[in-house]
Amino acid sequence: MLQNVPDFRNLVIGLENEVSLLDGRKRPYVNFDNAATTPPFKKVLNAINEFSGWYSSIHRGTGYKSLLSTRIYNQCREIVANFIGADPAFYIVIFCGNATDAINRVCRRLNLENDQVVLTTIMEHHSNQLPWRFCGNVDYVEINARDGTLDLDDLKAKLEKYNGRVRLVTVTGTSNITGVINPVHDIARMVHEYDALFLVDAAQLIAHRALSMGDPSDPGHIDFLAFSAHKMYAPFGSGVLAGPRDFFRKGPPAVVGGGAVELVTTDEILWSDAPNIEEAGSPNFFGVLGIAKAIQVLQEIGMEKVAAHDRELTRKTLRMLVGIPGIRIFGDPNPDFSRDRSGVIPILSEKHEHGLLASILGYEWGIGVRHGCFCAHTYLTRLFGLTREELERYLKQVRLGNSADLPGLVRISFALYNTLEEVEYLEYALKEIMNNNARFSYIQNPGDGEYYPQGREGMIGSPFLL
Ligand code: ALA
Repeated sequence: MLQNVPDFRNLVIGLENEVSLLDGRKRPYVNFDNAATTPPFKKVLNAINEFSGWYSSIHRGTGYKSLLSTRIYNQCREIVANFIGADPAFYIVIFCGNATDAINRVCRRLNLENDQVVLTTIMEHHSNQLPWRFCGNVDYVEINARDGTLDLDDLKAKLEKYNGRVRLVTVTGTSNITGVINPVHDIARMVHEYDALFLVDAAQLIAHRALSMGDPSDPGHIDFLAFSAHKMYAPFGSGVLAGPRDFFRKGPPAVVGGGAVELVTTDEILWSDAPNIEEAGSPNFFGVLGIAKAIQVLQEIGMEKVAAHDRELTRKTLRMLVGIPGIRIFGDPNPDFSRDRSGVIPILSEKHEHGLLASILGYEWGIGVRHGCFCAHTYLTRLFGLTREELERYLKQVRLGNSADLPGLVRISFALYNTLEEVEYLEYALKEIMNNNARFSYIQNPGDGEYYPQGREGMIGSPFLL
C-alpha cells in the first residue's frame, strides 16, 4: 500500500500547475527530477512569509525584533541538531550555502600534511570529489560495476595501503544516479579503526531516510555531515555542515569577515568559537528558517513513513520499467530489492539517445526528468565500462566545443509527493514513445548536447513574466 499520498501532496506548493505541451495541450506537470532539487513545502513558505514582518539583524541588535530573530535563528540550529542526532556537547551545526559549500569548508580546514591522504569514492557527485583534489593527495574507492555498490574490500585495501596516512574518508549517503545507499555506520567503523575522520555527503539522503550522526564515543559515528536545503523542500540557498566543535577551533575559516571574531586589532584577530567562526557575514536567516521548518514537516510525517513511500514507489516503478521492451535499467533492476535503495532510477532506451528521450518526455508529455552524467562523471564512466581511449575521445570532442552524443542516462527521481498515478502515466508515455516514437522532430544542439523541438526552440509559452 502506498502511504497517505494525498496528504503528502497537500504539503507541497504548485503541484496543480499545468504546463504547456508541444501539441498545444496543457497538463499537470509530473516532476520526477527531485534528486536535482525539490519544490518548497507550503509550511516553509508560510513561515518565511509570517516571519518577514519580524525579521531584523541576527546576533547584533538589542531591539525586540533583533532579539526575536536571533532566538529563532538559534532554535533552528537546535532543530537541525536534533534531526541529525548531533549531540551538542560534541558536535556543532554550522549553517552555510549548501552541501558543496559545507564540503569545501572541511576541505579548507583539513590542512593536510604532505604525505596525508583523503579517500573519496568513484560514486560521488562532483561536490564530494573535486574539492578534495585541491586539498592534497586524494585517492578513489572503487565500485562494483555490476550493481553500482561501493567496493568495501577496496576501501579496506586503501585504508591498509595508506595505513597511518589517511586523514579523512568521505562517501555519499546515497548515489544520485543509482539510488545505492551506503552503509555509513559500518563504513565509519572501518574508517575509525584507522584513526581517520569520516564525512558523509547526505545531500541525496537527508530528505528520504532517517540518519543519525551517532554517539561520538561509538566507532560507528559520523564525524561530518553535509547537506543542502534545496533537496529537502526548502530551496532558499542554505545548507548544513555538522562536525566536531573542536575541529573548527584552529586557524582561520574558509570565509573571513564580520561575526566570526571576538576582537580585532591591526595586528591580531581573536576568532570566535564555532558556529560563529564559520558563519561570517549576515546569516541567510530565511534559508535557515526554511531548513528548520522543512525538518519539522518531515518529523510530523515521520521519516519511517517517508522512507516507506519512497521504497514502495521505487518498487512499483522498477516492476513497471522491467515490463517495457527496449527500456534498460541501470544499477540494480530488481523490484524486490533486499538491500535498501533510494527512489532514484536510471534508465536508457534502445531507440533513443538519453537527451532525446528526456526531451520527448518533457516537451510532449509534461514529465520532468534529468539526463546526462548528473555531475558524477567517474561513476557513470565505470557503470558504462568506458575505456581510457573512449574517455580521451570524449575529452577531445568537448574541448572542441561539441557536447553532442556524450554518454549518459535518463534519471527518474522521487520525492514524497509523487504518486502511483504519476508512475502509471510515465509507463503509458514510455510505451507510446517506444512503440510510436516521438510525435515531433528534434534537433540536437552540439553546444549543450540538448535536443530541442525543430522550429520551436526555447520555452513553449511562459506562465510567469518578470
Ligand atoms: N544535484 C545534482 C543532481 O541532480 C548533483 O544529482
